Amino acid sequence: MKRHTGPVAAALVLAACSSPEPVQSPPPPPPATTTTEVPSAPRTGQEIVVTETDYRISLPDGNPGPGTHVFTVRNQGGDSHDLVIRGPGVDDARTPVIEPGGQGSVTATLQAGEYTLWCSVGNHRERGMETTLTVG
Ligand SMILES: [Cu+2]
Repeated sequence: MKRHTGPVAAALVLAACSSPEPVQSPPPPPPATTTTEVPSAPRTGQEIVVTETDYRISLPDGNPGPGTHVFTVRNQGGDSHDLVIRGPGVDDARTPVIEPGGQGSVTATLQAGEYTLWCSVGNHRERGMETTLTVG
């Protein structure tokens, strides 16, 4: 009997041993320079002064950030007014009815989203005392 040993088996062993070096992955490319929009600084907790006249509600410029805000309402009209706030998480937060020349306040915790503000006295809302406030 003749045993078959020799070159073929040796070649297989060599091939198994010479496994290729692991390919080193190239370093990740530097992050692309994108122009990210910088949001305006949140104004959480700040007073939001609302001016009411006959028959209009004026809000300050800019959007408040989410958080708890105190709305200070100044009635500069000749009629009595109030302010009601409704939106995400706020269910008709309101000031008392404010006499002409008077001031009232209401605290509301706002979330990002849109709120409706109006005056609930008489038909003032229909006469124009309604506005929207965007938060975020
Ligand atoms: Cu009113």
